[in-house]
Amino acid sequence: MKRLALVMFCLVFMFTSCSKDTTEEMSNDDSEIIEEDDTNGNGEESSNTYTFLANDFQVNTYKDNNQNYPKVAVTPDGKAIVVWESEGLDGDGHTVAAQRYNLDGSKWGNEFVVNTETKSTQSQPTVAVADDGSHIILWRSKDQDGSGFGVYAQRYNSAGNKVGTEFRVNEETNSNQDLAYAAYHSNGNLMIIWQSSDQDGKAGEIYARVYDAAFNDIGNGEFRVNTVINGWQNTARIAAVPSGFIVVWESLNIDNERLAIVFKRFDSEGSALMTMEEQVNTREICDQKNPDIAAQADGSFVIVWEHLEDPDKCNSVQTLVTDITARMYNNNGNALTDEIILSQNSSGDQNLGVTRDHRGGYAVVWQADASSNDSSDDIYGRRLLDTGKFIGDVFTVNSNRDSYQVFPAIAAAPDGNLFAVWGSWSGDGNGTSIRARRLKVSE
Ligand SMILES: [Ca+2]
Ligand SMILES: [Ca+2]
Ligand SMILES: [Ca+2]
Repeated sequence: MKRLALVMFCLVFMFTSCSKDTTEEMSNDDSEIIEEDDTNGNGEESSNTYTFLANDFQVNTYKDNNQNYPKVAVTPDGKAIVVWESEGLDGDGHTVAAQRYNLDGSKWGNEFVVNTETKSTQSQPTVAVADDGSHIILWRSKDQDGSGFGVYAQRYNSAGNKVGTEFRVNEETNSNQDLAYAAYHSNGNLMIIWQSSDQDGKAGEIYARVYDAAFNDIGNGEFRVNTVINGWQNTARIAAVPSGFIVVWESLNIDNERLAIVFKRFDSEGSALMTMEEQVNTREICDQKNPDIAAQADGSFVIVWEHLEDPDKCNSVQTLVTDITARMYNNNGNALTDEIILSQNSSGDQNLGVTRDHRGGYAVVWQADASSNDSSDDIYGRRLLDTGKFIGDVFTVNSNRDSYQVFPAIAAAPDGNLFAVWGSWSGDGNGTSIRARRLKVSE
């Protein structure tokens, strides 16, 4: 069974190294660029970072076929909203499923199907919450807009009830629109971003749309986020800050070699605060990709990404170095640190995620084959403070170490509780499942 799972995993993720005989120990002497500091700046011991509240547990109720690619957001009163892809739940292919949890970890209602249109594939779900607890779930739906994938969304109020019906976000429908994310500003404005293929005759662009608190479209509908359109722009994420929104993405041909990480700031109505996107990575060799972003209440923020390089001029599928890399910025978008290496592995894509932990820090999670005890990926995490001077130890998030744990995401409540989710090859006895673990900032 485990062997079958490995084979299937490798078939699905062709670019992930499936040779597991070169396993390395997780490196703990990580930061080559910034020296690790044993204190948090106040002379306190740094060993305490996060405390687990319990072992990990299964999220999905519907277990047939595969459940994977979870995302999570947490409301101001600590309710976690988990979304994922579930095969077959709506009777026709992939389905967007969701389960909400109360602050104490008990279920808030039952698992439910998010998408109203069930025909064909609904996948890539993400979720964002507003300060009042209302939330939006976004996904891509195949053939619903008449051409490839389109971005669809459903709003909910703080009681968890639908607000309006599901709606299409993208105006341009030709070809694929997908990879949607959203963030709410404290004034209630909502900015949704997605990737559009072939729009403006280019390979891939980041598009956005902004709505006010009454859900009126601000401005003139969708607009392009990226200034540089040469090559492709991909894999965008968004965070809300007091000045508006910050969007980060991977962009081809902006640095001297292949992919780079860039960001651009917008005000709360979607007007760009920068003429050009700004490059984040200082190491330009090979690929910098899969960024994520999280911000503190004061508007300072961190961007985390994967740095991939190999000795074969970046052309080898067998990537030998994959760094989980972070860089911190103040609320004006000026860099506070150089690159910080949080983890160095050889696992290929590591599917990271980051959240602020509401105690002045950030929790970063990623997927890696970094244990000498087995040959399958686990979920790892690390805490850093927003000065970049404190970096906690790497810890393993999943308590169930059997088989593959993949695609982690994490979100935090104002009380310092965190909710981590991921896809798992162990658990529900029928394909992949969704697992979660609750933890909190150590006092
Ligand atoms: Ca479906
Ligand atoms: Ca489309
Ligand atoms: Ca590069």
